[in-house]
Amino acid sequence: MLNTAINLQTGFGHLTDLPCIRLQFGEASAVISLYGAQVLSYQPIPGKDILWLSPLAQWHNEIPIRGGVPVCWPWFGPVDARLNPQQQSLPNHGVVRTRLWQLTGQTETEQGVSLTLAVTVNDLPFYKGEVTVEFKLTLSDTLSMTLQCSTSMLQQAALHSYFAVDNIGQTDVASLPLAYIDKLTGETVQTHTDKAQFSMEVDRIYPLTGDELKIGGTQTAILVSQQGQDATVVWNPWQQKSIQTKDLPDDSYQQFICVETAHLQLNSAFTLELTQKLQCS
Ligand code: TA6
Repeated sequence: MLNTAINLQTGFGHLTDLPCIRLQFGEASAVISLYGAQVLSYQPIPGKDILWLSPLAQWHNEIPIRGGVPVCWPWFGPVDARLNPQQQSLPNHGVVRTRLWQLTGQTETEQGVSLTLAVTVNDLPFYKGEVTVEFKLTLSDTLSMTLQCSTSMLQQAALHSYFAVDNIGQTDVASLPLAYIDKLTGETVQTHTDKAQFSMEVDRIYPLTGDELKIGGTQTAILVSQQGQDATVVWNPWQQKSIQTKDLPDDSYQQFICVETAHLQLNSAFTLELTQKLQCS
């Protein structure tokens, strides 16, 4: 009989008062914060976390937690003008990273343990009325995360995962398209390789990414499967931005790479279903 469990717990690591849920499936475990519906930890085997959480992460005073898998919705990065008709001052990456989500469903079977969290918002600057977004999480021999919004509307979304790496200089991400938008310069860049490697700050949008990516150069390769995306974002702040960012230790850029499953188009309204599934090879 497999050991499965879903338990509420208060606190994770140094975030000692954070309301969380811990999932267990055999040897695998995951911890998700109700603040932001943010996965903070995924250990396919005990003691080996494939996600990175900043030791300086905070969660009070509407600060988003730095690390794990932040949920960005309904915009990505600075808010687009189409979603902000009144030009209000609005937070980066949408509003749900700093909301408390509700647990609305849970199941435990021999195939996996699953949770559904939901949050309803009624204060979007571009949409009148209430909208509910759901985040479904299944832990089995993989960790599968799906963000859903069944209201047809203009929206952007990303699962902004921070992956723990042994050494950023030896890390690579494949198989990426041969063209990307460099967010640091605004230019579209053509490359000859489907692999990204890291020796400086990187902030790239890869439109039309395939469904399977691999993070290599780490002790165990991480397979990232994605669905519903129209882009993947790859980000590492490098040293200068780490120093400037309050909740990142100065040299922490060496320990993580963000590989983000995203839906960024804002041309037409649609219903969202965005999945990222993680597995160690
Ligand atoms: O996904 C990359 C990015 O949009 C970067 O431009 C960088 O700002 C990062 O996300 C972190 O954003 P945050 O709001 O969490 O500080």
